Amino acid sequence: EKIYNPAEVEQKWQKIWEETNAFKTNEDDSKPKFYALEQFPYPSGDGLHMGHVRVYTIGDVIARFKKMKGYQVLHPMGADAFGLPAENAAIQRGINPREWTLKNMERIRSEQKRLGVSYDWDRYVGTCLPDYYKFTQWLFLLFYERGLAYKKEAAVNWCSSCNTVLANEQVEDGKCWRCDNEVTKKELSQWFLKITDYAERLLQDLDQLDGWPDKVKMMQKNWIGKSEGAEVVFTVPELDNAKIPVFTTRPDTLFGVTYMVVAPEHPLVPNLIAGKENEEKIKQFIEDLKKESEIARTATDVEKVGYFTGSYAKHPLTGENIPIWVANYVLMDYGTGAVMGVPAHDERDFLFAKKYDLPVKIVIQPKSEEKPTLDEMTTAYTGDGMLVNSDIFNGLENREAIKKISEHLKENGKGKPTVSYRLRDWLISRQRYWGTPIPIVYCDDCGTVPVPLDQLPVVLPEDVVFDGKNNPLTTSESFVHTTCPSCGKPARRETDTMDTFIDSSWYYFRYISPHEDTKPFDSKEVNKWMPVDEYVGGIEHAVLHLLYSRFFTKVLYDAGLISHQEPFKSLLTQGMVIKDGSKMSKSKGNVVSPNEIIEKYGADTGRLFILFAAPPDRDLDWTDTGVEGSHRFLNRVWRMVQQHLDTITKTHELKVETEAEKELRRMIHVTIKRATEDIDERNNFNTAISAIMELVNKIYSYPADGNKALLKEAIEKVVILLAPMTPHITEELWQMMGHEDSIHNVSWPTYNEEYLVLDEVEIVIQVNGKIRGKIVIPTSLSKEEVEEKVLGLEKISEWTQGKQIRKVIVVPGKLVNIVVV
Ligand code: ANZ
Ligand code: ZN
Repeated sequence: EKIYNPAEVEQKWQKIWEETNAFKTNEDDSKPKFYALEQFPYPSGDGLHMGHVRVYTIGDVIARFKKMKGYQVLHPMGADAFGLPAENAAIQRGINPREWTLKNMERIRSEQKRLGVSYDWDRYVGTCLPDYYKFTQWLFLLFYERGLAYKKEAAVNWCSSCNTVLANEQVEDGKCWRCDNEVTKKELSQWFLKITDYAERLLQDLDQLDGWPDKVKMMQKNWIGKSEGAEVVFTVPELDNAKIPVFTTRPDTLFGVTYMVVAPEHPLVPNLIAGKENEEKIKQFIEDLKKESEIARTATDVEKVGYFTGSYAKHPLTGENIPIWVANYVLMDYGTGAVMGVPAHDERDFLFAKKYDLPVKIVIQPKSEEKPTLDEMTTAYTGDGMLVNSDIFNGLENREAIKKISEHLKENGKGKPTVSYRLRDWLISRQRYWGTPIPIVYCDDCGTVPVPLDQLPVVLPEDVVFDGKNNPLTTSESFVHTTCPSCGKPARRETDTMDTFIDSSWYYFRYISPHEDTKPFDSKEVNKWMPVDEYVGGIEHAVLHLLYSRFFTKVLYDAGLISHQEPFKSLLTQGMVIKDGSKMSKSKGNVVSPNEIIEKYGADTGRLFILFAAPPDRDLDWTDTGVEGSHRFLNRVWRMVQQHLDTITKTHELKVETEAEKELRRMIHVTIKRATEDIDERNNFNTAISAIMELVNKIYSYPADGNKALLKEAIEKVVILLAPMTPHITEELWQMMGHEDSIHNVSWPTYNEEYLVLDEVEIVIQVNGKIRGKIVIPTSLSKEEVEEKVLGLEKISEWTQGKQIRKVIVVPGKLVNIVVV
């Protein structure tokens, strides 16, 4: 008898799979398509960790399962290969980021192969390779042409440790998402993509994404942050009736305005404070604020600070004089950068008014009997109610007044209904080397000139200095100095590179036609394969990558290049891998390396454990005993096949007569049903595996004189059902069982409803000869099983409690009598 040697089995099959190109996409348009995708890795110097292994294993089971179910399956892999760590490694070690990255890509690819994942390696894509970034530039130019890429001077998020700007999405709690450094503001001229043009569609289309977790949809919804309200125009008589529009969600409170606040960066501030008492103080205040991040400024626990500008605005309906303030809590880049202060009905305004002794005016009264008076008010009244002190609008319900006042403003040219979004345009400029160069040239005569498509790619130069001080691209003479594509005169190249999130916004299109060299992808092929049917990845990309990808997809749709508007039909966000109660990480010192597991137990054991230990969306607790248990199970399957090899390799006549035979047949079909549904409908690989384990137990207890054809079928089904999860051992066993073709080309088994039914019978339960209950049980249960079931019943333990059970008499199919004293 051969013993299970995972290393031998796995190396053998990995070699064969590689040589026969076994996982080449099985293109066959007579079959339905399935696009299985896992987030591609960043090729860091550390190789794969368990989180990666988990994502790939989950994706691989889905891809293999669908193929067995009769789909043509696209299952590609690549590397998200641009980014800062490569550049930092270059600075620290004096090597080229390209060399470092390519080496890491190679290492990761070989580690993925060691896991036995069924990728179509012919479609491998690396975002740092010129034949890829050529098309990232192509796409940038498409955005540029469509007015969706523009450059502007802006106060941007600056990370001084990464030495670069960051998109809003990359600032988490005021800190850099990558290095945790405090983010500050800096005025720079930067490139943006106009994602705000797509805010409404990005929001509306979330409704179509039935296959996405609600949590992710909610996070995107909040990030887009739609707010409906009105723009109300205040004017400043002193400044030639200069207009200050404000954005409010509560136009019904317009008569309650007692002051106004503009953001410190508001363009009118210099005029409003010129020659006034607080001019110098306010200038200093603005300087100080520049050092703070937006997040820090708007955090609820931050003290609201403001100054009176010395100027007054005219209320659009009452004509009253309204003092204009500047304060830290009003942001320039939300709404209009100015707000009307309604202390009676807005909590922030209430606190501000109390602090600076500004008047409070009630304009909404609750319908309840208790109508608070000004003196009693300790907090703003933010609920619904009836309008008071509001001239012609008195007596209206405030919800109604929102519409009425908005309309009134519109008719009088003093405002209009409007919508505001929290979403900001996507800042994509990075002052770093290791990224896709922005294909733009600056010419003194022609201005900003896009690089023509036939001159792509704009290749990253080699003559650069990595000293960690400046953008290395600015040090390359050969790169910076170029000729204007339009007039031929000397010109300068843009030296900013693109945010790497652009690279990953379209890689799943590239996989579909990776060798296409005139355009990013073949539209016909993309229309065949897209959208991705199942996308597996981490929740950390809920707003960043997933929102950007949706944006890209919509732009490509609008450009007529693709026929769908959403890239990912279904999204599976896998849980973390934890050990000893916390996330596996270097800093926690609780890392289990995938290579160590592969060497000790084999990739199949690692895969099985990962799938068995938890449903994919839950956190997975890594335990050595769990891994050993999975390994023991695979050994058990291996021995089962060895033991019955003689039976399996011969043919027998099928005969299902005895109880044991009926039960085994039932178990075969129940197991197929459970495994199919658990995988297909719920991605619950863990319960599918439990079902298969039960079938294995059943096979071990199958009597020696049981029908051999049935036994053979049961064993074959176990091996086939396990194939997507543990591809190597099953391939080896399949071959031993006498099959010439790969198990991975076998069809997924089907079950027969007829065999699922359990023969059942009602039996009577007696205690000391007296009837105490009845129970319906399967006829197939053994005497021991019946006894155990009956003694476990609550209504029976009432009668046996505190007594000693002398004897249990089981009359099969009829009754159980328990004798107690
Ligand atoms: C007057 C008012 C009265 C307001 C009231 C609320 C309640 P959301 O829902 O988040 O969109 N606001 C507008 N622009 C702002 C800015 N740039 N910085 C800080 N605050 C700003 O919030 C909209 C409300 O936030 C607006 O409605 C405005 O205050 C404030 F009883 O206007 B409100
Ligand atoms: Zn020119």
